[in-house]
Amino acid sequence: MSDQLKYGNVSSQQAIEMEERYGAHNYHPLPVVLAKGEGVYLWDPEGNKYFDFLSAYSAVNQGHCHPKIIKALTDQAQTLCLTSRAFYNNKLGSYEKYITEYFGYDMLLPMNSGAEAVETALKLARKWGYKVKGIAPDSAILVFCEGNFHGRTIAVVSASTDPDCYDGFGPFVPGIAKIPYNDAAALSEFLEQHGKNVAGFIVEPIQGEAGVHVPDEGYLKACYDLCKKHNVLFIADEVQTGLARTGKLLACDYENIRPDVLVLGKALSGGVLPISAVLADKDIMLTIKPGQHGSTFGGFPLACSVAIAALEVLKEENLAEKAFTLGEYFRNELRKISHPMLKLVRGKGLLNAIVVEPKDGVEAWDVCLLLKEKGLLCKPTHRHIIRLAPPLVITKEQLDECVGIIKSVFDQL
Ligand code: IF1
Repeated sequence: MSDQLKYGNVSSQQAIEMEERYGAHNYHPLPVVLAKGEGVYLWDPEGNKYFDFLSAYSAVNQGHCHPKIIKALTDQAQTLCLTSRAFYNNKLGSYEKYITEYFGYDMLLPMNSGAEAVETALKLARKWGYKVKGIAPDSAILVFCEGNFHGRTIAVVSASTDPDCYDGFGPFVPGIAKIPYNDAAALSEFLEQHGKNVAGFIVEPIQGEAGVHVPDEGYLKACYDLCKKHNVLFIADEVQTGLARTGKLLACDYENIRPDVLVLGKALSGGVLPISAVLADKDIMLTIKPGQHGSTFGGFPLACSVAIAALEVLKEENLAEKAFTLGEYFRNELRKISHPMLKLVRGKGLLNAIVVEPKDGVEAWDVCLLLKEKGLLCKPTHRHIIRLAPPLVITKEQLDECVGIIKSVFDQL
């Protein structure tokens, strides 16, 4: 570990001290400071190099500072950044055409963060519920899954079952129901009883934050069919699972279902800007009239140019196919590591996690600290689960090197 500065003019120690003093303490980061990123690699100010195995929670599928995406950013940034939607601009229509044809939907409603896109999808479902389905005013129900994570806004945390997400943020938004995840019978039962008032069912195809919980084969299709039967919108939150991360363009593609409302975010910008999207067909999207929803930056020219480049990279570099193949290989290699603390390996594509059984006071956090020392960055979720999600541009050789690092840490424990 060197301590001479190589990147920037703030040392790791200084950066940590300033965040401690001047920043809200709404995170507990691993003790590492990042100053430069390129592809699968990150460097700290002192020049120490790391493999990124978090990918900013799947926002950097295309790798850090992808040259094509950065070029789109810098070219547009020197031309026109923001106009607001008070006027037209020459980029939004082209982006809307590109992304709706890319995913096969009639229309796009562009937003910024994932939470904003989820909120937009929920508002769209309620509006559709009243205007099209005919639900009585203010009686619409939105169904969520236990263990969900859809963002940090008040409506979304109203649906959370994680005390860290909702405790102290009440009173909560009404009209929200929670049913067990990976349990189509629970949805069927709820819709048999309350279906006429249900506007939408929102689900993550894989629950990322909960610890990469992959539901049973057929679960999503069963829920989709139940939503069709009860005239309920099937809303897929693919903010984390979408955009090639799980080995398909969308995780819903594994079950050949087409969500009524598709929510995207994170890697839609390749980790360069907050860009999110809600995709739906006309009968749903046009229930929101001019002036009834919006955002200052939603769909701004800079985002349009960056998002097109980010989506092009996914296809040009076959990142879904790579994630599928390398993901299978990665899980097989991890399962060869036999260690009493390494309990379980699960995931799809390059969205994976290991469950670490604490032993002699050593737990997942300590494993992450040891991995950091050996040049691999990842972080526990829900204390005992370590998410392992590198950028999808990782090569097999790099993956083998990382498996070696992970194995060496468990050998050392
Ligand atoms: C944090 C993890 C958490 C998401 C899904 C919507 C959003 C997210 C499926 C909201 C965001 C981020 C948020 C970040 C950590 C990370 C995360 F699941 F990815 F690990 F928290 F659970 N739907 N997930 O995963 O998107 O508003 O953040 O753009 O809040 O700590 P956002």
